[in-house]
Amino acid sequence: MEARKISDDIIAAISTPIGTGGIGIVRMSGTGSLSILKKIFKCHCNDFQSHHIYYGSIVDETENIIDEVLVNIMFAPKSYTREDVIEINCHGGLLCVKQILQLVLNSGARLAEPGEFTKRAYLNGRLDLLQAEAVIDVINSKTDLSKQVAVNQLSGSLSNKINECLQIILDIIARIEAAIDYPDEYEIFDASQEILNVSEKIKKLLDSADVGKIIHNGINIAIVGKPNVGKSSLLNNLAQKDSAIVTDIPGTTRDIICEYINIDGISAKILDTAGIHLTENVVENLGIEKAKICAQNADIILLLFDWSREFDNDDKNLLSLYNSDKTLFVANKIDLTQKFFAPDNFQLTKISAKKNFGLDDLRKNIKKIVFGKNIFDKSNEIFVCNVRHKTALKNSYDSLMRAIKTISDGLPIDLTVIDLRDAYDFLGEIIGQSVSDKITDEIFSKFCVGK
Ligand SMILES: Nc1nc2c(ncn2[C@@H]2O[C@H](COP(=O)(O)OP(=O)(O)OP(=O)(O)O)[C@@H](O)[C@H]2O)c(=O)[nH]1
Ligand SMILES: [Mg+2]
Repeated sequence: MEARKISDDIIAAISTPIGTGGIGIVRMSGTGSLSILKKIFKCHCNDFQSHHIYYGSIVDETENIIDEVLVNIMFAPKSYTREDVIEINCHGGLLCVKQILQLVLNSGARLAEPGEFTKRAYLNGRLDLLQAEAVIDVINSKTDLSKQVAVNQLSGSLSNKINECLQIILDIIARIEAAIDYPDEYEIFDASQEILNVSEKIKKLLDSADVGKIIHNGINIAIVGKPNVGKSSLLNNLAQKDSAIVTDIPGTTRDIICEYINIDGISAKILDTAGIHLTENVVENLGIEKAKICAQNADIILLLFDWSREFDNDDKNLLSLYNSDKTLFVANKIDLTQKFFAPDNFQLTKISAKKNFGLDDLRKNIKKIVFGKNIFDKSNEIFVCNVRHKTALKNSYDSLMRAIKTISDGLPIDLTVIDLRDAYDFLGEIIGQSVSDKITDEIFSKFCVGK
């Protein structure tokens, strides 16, 4: 692996969202940041100390005051990037931050690339790659649970597990090599058993990946059913707002209507669809096509029936279309007299979207389908949420299985070392120990500018 190049120039960017706000921050990182600040900052002191805040004004070349500011100074290595970092806190508003950034750039800094501050933190060893990826997850998380998982990852909980496994594999390799070089001096140890032990630790992490993916990406839930069963009413109830038009006229909804909700820490995108039935109406049919595609792509289908109407051919068709293990069968309008009698062999969740009955049961049953046989323990702080990590863990696990097979096949023990080295390298990819610059660049390109 070629040595990573850490740039020695000064980078700068606006680190707060573009728009109007109380405060805007322009951030710089790199050796010499202070000399840039000195060119544009007027205050009543000559000596700047690390981790102090200074009050003064930013001025342009002609000493015109651009804004009144507070400046945070953090000298290397005690900063986010481990370089000299300066943050200029000015008044929020597009012009102030833009003008100050321009002055900083005119004075010798260059515009930071997306994620470049975090990339420098990684290249300077403050964060490993896994933790750097957690930064973006913390920023993007939509529920308390996904944020908590990302914060745990940022604080190193998953990295510690990976490092522990790396150390064990390295130790096994060292002991096998010693046994090869000095067969008399090393007691024979049970390499297979030790490889199996570490593979079980990796398997446990792999097993958390299905739930981790749900926590990280959330789920799509499509509400389908024949016209007028209360699909839009259900969407509005779940989202707690009047997003979709509700009328007693069948065929009200044509386009897909989407809302985001939080089901006990899981972010869910709820999609209300056109009522599916046989019709000659061209516009309705276009909506029905959209509804079918939406149902196909959803993680969960809520198939809605009307408790106050008899089970008819439309319901029957929908049952045959969507009778799968990702479907939850729901009877709506249970506040009205029952006329709906479903075929025996399927379970109904009974609700009234209008009167707000049974919605907790519905959320509970959605969770049951989402997690299926996966054991979901929220208190488990470690979940593998990222496909890159899952792939590397799987590759590492497979290499360990190959190593065990090499031993059980009675092949020379040094062949096992090759598999173990592969297992080590795959695992190392996760924390950035053995990963190409291309992958690193790809990861940081997903960040926003200024982070
Ligand atoms: N009594 C009662 N009426 C309901 C309930 N849910 C919905 N409705 C009524 O049923 C009618 C249809 O509701 P919608 O939510 O528009 O039904 P929909 O399935 O979206 O209908 P389309 O968009 O036409 O397919 C409206 O008059 C609602 O007020 C319920 O739980 N109980
Ligand atoms: Mg509707």
